[in-house]
Amino acid sequence: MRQIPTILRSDEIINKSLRKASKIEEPYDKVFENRIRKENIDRIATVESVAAPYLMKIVKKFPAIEKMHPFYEDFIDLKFGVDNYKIALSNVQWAGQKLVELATENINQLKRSKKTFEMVNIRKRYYGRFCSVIEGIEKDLLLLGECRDFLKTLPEINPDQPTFIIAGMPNVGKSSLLNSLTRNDVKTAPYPFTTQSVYIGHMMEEDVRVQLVDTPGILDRPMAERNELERRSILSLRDIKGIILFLMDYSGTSGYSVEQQMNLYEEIRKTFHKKVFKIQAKIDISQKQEDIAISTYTGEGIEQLRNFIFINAGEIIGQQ
Ligand SMILES: Nc1nc2c(ncn2[C@@H]2O[C@H](COP(=O)(O)OP(=O)(O)OP(=O)(O)O)[C@@H](O)[C@H]2O)c(=O)[nH]1
Ligand SMILES: [Mg+2]
Repeated sequence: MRQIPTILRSDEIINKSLRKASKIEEPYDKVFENRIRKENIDRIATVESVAAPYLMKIVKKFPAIEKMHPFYEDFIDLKFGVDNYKIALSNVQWAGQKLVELATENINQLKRSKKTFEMVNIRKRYYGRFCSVIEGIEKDLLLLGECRDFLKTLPEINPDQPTFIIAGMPNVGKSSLLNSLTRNDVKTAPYPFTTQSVYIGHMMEEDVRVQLVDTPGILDRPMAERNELERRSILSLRDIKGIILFLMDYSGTSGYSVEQQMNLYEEIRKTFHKKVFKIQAKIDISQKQEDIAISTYTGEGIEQLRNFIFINAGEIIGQQ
């Protein structure tokens, strides 16, 4: 997704192609007509060979919706509408094919043509049609350009890698846990359509690699407090294969009651159709309530949680 080329505007494609073609001159042939014919054929071929492969490259490099992971498809849909995206790609593809067709047609005419003024006219007519084909996809190119920039901003979550999403109310110790599991090797990325960022870290054991995602401000309050766009954007997390680790803080230091935390836990369980495991945080300052209880201060329970994560990662991979 990150290899998508920059998308030129219509006028840029036209200028680039015509500029290259205008440099062509054929000084070799003794027969004047042949020289003119060859020059015009070469100009048409050059215009085509600059523009058509470029359009085809765009089509090839943009992921087809059918092949796109639902996690990313959701975002494309929210931002542009899946149909608009599909239409833009198919218009660009059509234009690429049309340019090849037109070039072949006009080159054949040139080969048959005997008069030099006619040859020049054929070439000019091709230029005209070339420009209108490219101008015709102006808004498709603009949309794809925006799409490219947008795709680059999406968080680099690999949706096919076993993923553990750390959820829980503010201040319960999510970031501390992520840092301690990943030894502080954490990247941050903005989360689309929200004002929040996600933090992404990895853990590796033998050849199993898992992703851990800390979602401050995203899975930390009821969905009812969200606007529609935020809600749908957050629901995209459903598409990711994985498990939610829900941090519960019984110490009272987070400022949220057990009841508030349980309500959120229930909501997440109902909304995400995923396994949600409760993990007790800050065990150094609270009574043990959950099977897995950790402290990032003393290190207690971290190894147990690590094992738990890899056992479940193995199961997720096994199901694929
Ligand atoms: N006693 C104790 N305090 C902890 C532990 N883990 C984190 N804390 C403290 O709890 C507070 C919140 O920790 P964070 O890791 O920032 O919590 P968070 O869930 O990421 O918070 P938000 O990003 O605001 O949602 C900090 O003051 C931490 O130092 C722990 O295991 N024991
Ligand atoms: Mg945090």
